[in-house]
Amino acid sequence: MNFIDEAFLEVRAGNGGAGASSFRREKYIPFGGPDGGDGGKGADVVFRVNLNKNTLIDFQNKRVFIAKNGRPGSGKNKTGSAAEDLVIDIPKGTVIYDDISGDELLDCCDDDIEYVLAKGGDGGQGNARFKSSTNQAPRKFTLGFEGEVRFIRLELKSLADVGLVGFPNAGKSTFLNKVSSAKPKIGSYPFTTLRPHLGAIEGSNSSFVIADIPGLIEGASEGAGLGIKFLQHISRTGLLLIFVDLYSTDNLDPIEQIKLLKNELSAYKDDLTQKISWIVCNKIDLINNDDLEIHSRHIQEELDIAEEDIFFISAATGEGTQKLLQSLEEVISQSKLDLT
Ligand SMILES: Nc1nc2c(ncn2[C@@H]2O[C@H](COP(=O)(O)OP(=O)(O)OP(=O)(O)O)[C@@H](O)[C@H]2O)c(=O)[nH]1
Ligand SMILES: [Mg+2]
Repeated sequence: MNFIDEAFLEVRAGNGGAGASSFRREKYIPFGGPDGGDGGKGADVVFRVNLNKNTLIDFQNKRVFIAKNGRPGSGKNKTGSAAEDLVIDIPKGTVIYDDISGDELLDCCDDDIEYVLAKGGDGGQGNARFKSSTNQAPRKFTLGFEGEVRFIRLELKSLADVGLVGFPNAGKSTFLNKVSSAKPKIGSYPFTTLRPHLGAIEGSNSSFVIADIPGLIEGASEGAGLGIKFLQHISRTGLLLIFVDLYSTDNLDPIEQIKLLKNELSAYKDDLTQKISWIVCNKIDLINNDDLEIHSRHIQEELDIAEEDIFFISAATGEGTQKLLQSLEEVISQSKLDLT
């Protein structure tokens, strides 16, 4: 299935129904008073998180959403009925922006909430409301109010605790396959992963979510490779794992890889280098042990990265992955505690 993480919509809430102008006409009541009821409220446009959805593909073909108008009022003081809200289902983590001002309007992360985006207009007043001591037979009534109209941009920003970044072929998807039930495709060619994949990890005391995204290359922020737009899916994570390929076919040493990756991360609009990041050196099964020491020392000395923030693993054999997952579980549960 295609993965779409941005959409542009026009949404129109319903107009309120008009108030009625009417007079009582009953046998034996020669001068019946005004009895025009109010109009009903127009429908709101409401967004709701649907946990079965994980892409914005529904909005590729349908871009305009028009909610129903309220019914007009009628005689005998009958209020017109309000229109039923128009509910639009979206995936969890969809952020809604005003496409004209660019302002963020709603961040839809909770599946228990109905997110009202455009309010329907109130109904107009019937002539019964205008009766006064000086005017016993008003004909006046008001029309309903117009519903809000909005031009919006939806952006899906996945919800994950940890994001994986690295050059293509570094082994990000192999790692997620190994440690979670998510099954992103693995390939010995670059750009195997074309869309984000989320994998849940069951730790010993708590669980957390890791997001695997496409590979980054030098110049991605200027559009090289798959660009950097997909970084939106790790923009909410608390921690990044920077994957280093110890067996890089491009002969890029770990220091160069980390520098280039951080460069691209800093070009993203929220400067992702502000996040906590750990270095994960992958493919240790292909390297002899003495070299690991040397790599570790270089990374510490040249990039000023603490030893405990550097991990050596083999995503293929699983070596080192348990220690990494345990450390992740610890910091994530700690930061969740700090937030409460
Ligand atoms: N020997 C060895 N090979 C690995 C290891 N991890 C990944 N590979 C291989 O490296 C290649 C790339 O792995 P992927 O997991 O697809 O890499 P990726 O980082 O997800 O790549 P993109 O999706 O293209 O960004 C595959 O052929 C894997 O089998 C490892 O720890 N050891
Ligand atoms: Mg991949």
